[in-house]
Amino acid sequence: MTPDHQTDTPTTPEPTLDEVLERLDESPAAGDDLYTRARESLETTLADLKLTPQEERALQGELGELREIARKLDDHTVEIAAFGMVSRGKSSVLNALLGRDVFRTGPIHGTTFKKEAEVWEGVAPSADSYGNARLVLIDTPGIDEVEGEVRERLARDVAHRADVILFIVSGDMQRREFEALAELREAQKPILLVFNQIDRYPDADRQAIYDKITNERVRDLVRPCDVVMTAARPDPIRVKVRHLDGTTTTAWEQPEPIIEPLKTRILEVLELEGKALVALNALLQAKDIHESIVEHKLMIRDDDANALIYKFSIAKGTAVGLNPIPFADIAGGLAVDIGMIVALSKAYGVPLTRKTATGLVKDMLRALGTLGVVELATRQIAGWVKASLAGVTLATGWLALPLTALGYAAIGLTQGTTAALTSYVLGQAAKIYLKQGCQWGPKGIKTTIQQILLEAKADSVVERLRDDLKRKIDPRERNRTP
Ligand SMILES: Nc1nc2c(ncn2[C@@H]2O[C@H](COP(=O)(O)OP(=O)(O)O)[C@@H](O)[C@H]2O)c(=O)[nH]1
Ligand SMILES: [Mg+2]
Repeated sequence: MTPDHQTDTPTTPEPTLDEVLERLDESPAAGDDLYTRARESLETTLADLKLTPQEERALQGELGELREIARKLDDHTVEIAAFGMVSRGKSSVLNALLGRDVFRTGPIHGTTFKKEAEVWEGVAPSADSYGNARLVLIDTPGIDEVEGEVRERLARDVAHRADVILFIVSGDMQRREFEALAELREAQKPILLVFNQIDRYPDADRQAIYDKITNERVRDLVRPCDVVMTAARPDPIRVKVRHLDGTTTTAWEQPEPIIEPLKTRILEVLELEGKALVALNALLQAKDIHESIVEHKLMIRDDDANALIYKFSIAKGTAVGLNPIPFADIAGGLAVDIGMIVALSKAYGVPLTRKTATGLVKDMLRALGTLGVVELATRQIAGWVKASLAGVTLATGWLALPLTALGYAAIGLTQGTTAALTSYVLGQAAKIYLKQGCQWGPKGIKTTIQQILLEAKADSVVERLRDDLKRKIDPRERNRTP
């Protein structure tokens, strides 16, 4: 193939993440640029949420996380988290890196109960790209140390937040460790597999385990250059002490930890991927949190919307049920529905004009088809009955009034319930339409409405509406004193 052909290629393939990162690292400015963009993007994300004070209160947790990421970007924090099963030496490895005992360690199960963090001072990657980084070491409970659900949340949280993960093992890996490692890998972060406690193995065994670790299934998950051997807190060894008088005694000596290889590899990773990595990481995290905020926000709005729909449904049902004049209730009922849709559209932040809302109500009523017809028909018939009952009242004078009131109530309740149900269905359908950005989506208007009707039946919405209406319409219920 000639170079000409190559330049003629119509499409260039999407660059891989590695390629993007490589390009970013070509000049320090590129990393800075991504950094700035990440920071700006976070700023816009926060500003664009346009939350009501009530939503702000409900979303405090997620908003806090977003602000935390922004802060993390501002002070160039890189989080390095230790992860693994209990007693592999997670806390000890972090202490050895720090050069002092900060995290609690111990032979008994469960010395680390929650996530703990400590700034790793006095170390900085030599490259300009990450010279001013603030490194933070994070300790976690063992993945087998806390209960299932908590553990999963913790693992997700750590995998989510950390910029570099240190997965600590201390010999042959168990199935659970493979699984956890594979899960963490999904997060696409640099993972260093730390084979700790090597002082416990004779050289030959140590090498055999190392070979096994770098050869087996782990190969797909961690590159051999990211497997590091350490002895964070070697067992004390017996040493012979020769005294001046020529006698010898034995004593226990605490050997120096072997931690340099890990320290070197961490700094290499940071120099290599540095700023771009942290910025991308921040963006990915922010994206996830943003998605969960939007979802949560919709849920809050959903509750508000449901309350609104119910209120309008009952209002319309009551108006229709109590209305003694035939036919007038149809137009009146429609006005209530249109008002409801306008109110809903405001709640979802996509305000519709009255005209658009009217069109929407018409479309939905048409799609409602049979049920719409049913409502209109029963209302017409019932309206007739009401009119004739009113006639009876006029003809027989006030003595007939109790009977008439009873008749009104019974018929009014059926009518009112049907009208309320129609409003309910219209409201729920409009909610879906508004949530989907003012479109009916692949399901279409008919299927959407059918589904709502089915769900309304399953949730016994009709019974609920009727019970609530009864209290408002039926004079016996209204006058009943508790
Ligand atoms: N021999 C030896 N023991 C270690 C080493 N690292 C940790 N330990 C011991 O293993 C036990 C558990 O360590 P810890 O750091 O609390 O493990 P964690 O539960 O993973 O945080 C402690 O008694 C440590 O002293 C090591 O490199 N060599
Ligand atoms: Mg620990």
